[in-house]
Amino acid sequence: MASRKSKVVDVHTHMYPPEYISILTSRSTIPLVRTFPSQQQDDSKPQDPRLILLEAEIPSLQLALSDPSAPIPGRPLTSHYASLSQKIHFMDTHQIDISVISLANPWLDFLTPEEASGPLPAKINQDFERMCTLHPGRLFFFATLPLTAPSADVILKSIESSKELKHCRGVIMGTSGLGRGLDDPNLLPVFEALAQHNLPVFLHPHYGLPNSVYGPQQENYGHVLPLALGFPMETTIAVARMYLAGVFDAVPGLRMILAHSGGTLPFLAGRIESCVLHDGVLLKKFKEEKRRTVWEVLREQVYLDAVVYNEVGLKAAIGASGEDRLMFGTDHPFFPPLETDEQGEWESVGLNAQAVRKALGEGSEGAEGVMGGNAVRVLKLVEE
Ligand code: 5CU
Repeated sequence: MASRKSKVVDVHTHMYPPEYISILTSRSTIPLVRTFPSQQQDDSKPQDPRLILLEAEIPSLQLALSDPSAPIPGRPLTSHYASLSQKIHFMDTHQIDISVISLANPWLDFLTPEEASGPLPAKINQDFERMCTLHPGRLFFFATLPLTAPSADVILKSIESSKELKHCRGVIMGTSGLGRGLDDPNLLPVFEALAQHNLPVFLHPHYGLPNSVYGPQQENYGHVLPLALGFPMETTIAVARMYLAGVFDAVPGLRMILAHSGGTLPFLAGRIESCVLHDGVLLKKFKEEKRRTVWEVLREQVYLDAVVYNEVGLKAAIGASGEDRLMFGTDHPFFPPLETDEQGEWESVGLNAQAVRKALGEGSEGAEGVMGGNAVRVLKLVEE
């Protein structure tokens, strides 16, 4: 990466602490970690266990369990997922000054209500705080909420205790909310508490689209359809539902940072607007409520990460939210290089940095903002 006037910040970078990995290793349904007999065919160095996360990976998991000659499902669980020194090495390799780390999907969404009300969620957040403390000024984090807890009180308490953690700068959340999506009225007290504590929500997809939309030949298409298209559509639909339900108006202090440059929202916001204008019932309701347009909400309550890998998409994101609301990210440890050394530079990181340069101009004020200045300002990334 070229030399910079301001700090480079990665707002989209994940970890699974060792305790979380032990939980995944003990599971027999997704999300899970396991090894497959066909992985160890000779006496060479042991291969990493596989991390299987997505519903779209269930068919290949089932196949591998019934047929040892079938391809191994999921992705290798390399040391990049859980090792802090590996995270720092990755940051140093890519001249990233500060990372805002977060638990990767599916966070705590799979916990039973009892587990969610137990000690685990606080332990995970404290573990993130501990890691930040070991690298003052370089690490901050988004906390994780126990959203499957049986009562909102547990979630509200978790927000309060996260706020007390010195390096917490927001929360990471998926699109399921309390199980019924982010337009669920029962989620409003959670959004209100987050707004009150100035904790933005980093919204990240996990559930994608139903496997049926990927068609009978999906096995041949690897991870492309669920990750390149399912993930961004999930985010788009989740935020459109929040908009249509009036969540942004109900909680004007709520701030959302949308993963993958807002899915397809910057591209489709015009179409959402047009559909509202041409829906008699919605138009009447929104006229009475003095509706803000999707565009206004994008510029007032939404930030977008810059994890879109090309300047065409990035320009749409900048056009929708403004260059002062975009924040660079890497999605580490996902998308490692397949043909070069994982300890070296990652092509996925280079693509995101190149998109910023091509969209805004090398060394321009806008590019410096996206690469780090915006995140430092918005998330107050200064060690106290
Ligand atoms: O490769 C993947 O499945 C993923 C994922 O699950 N989460 C993420 O943030 N990026 C890629």
